[in-house]
Amino acid sequence: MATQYRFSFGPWNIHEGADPFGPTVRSSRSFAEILDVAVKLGFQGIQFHDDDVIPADVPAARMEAAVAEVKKQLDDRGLVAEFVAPRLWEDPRTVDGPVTSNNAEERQYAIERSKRAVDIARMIGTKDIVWWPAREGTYIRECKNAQTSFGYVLDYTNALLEYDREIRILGEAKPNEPMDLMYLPSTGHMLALSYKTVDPNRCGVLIESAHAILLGLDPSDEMAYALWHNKLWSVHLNDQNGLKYDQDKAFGTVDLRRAFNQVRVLEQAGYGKNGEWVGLDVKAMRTQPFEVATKHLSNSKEIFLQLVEVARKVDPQEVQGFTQARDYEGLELLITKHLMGLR
Ligand code: XUL
Ligand code: MN
Repeated sequence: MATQYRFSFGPWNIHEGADPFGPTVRSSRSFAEILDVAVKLGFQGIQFHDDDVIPADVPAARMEAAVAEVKKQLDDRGLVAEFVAPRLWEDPRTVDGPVTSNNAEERQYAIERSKRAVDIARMIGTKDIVWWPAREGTYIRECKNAQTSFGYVLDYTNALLEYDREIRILGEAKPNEPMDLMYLPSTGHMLALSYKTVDPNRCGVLIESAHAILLGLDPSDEMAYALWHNKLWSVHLNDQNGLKYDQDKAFGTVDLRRAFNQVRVLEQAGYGKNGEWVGLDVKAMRTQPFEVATKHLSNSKEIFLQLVEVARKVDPQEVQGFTQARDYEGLELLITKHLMGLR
């Protein structure tokens, strides 16, 4: 089995099934139960938003003790924190995207809240900060100056890099939702920004499969491009039906070949050998009863590991034969047969 891989998910991946059109359909699990699920399903890492660790209103003087309690729950189970992501999209000060807000106080809030997330990250034992620009963009183009906004994003990133000289910032690009149009919609945008910061070596990306698909791009090429820059520092594997709302379906359940190609790219690059995480960002279907509302996690992991086996089984000589003859139809059938279990 593919031992170099270790897996993570976030507490929000086990959820009660509410959507924008209807209420919850399942009862909640406590944080301890979520951690127990992680252990039971063979996950080693937990991804966090800052307020998944401790509520946003815990005063500075009480933070250390509060985070230590959560860390103990991880330690007791042999789990570790993969990253902390500042949740910059729920507070009233984040309504217009705090990083690129026209309001200086709101921009300052984004920086202060994120510095606090850095402190939480260090206390819980990770140096990785994920920044998903949730509301950084606009519903109408005329309400912000885009060039000014990009400058604000750079100021924000530099402020965090300077605040703690050991952290890394992983930008997680997404083209839309909740915003009509988001700034920095693609991996390429995130990478270009990274080179303008005060420390490009500490700026990389987390690529979510569905976010690339929402852009009409192939996630495996996005991953390969980031790998080529030595900046693919995490992934959010999942799947997605077309250019619709963000679905966070279990990995490989919509387009198995597209999933195979992500696995193939990661496998060929030796992803995971330096501790990179195979992170999931998946949601259970709303129809799923409580008792079986964790299968989206176990299934995603199983499909990933099976695809690793498939990728390892494909004979490079045979591939080379087809590519040299430029018989791509032949190569296509070979791969398809592998995916159908016929090879
Ligand atoms: C949003 C999304 C987030 C980030 C973490 O689409 O994927 O959950 O992964 O903030
Ligand atoms: Mn994600």
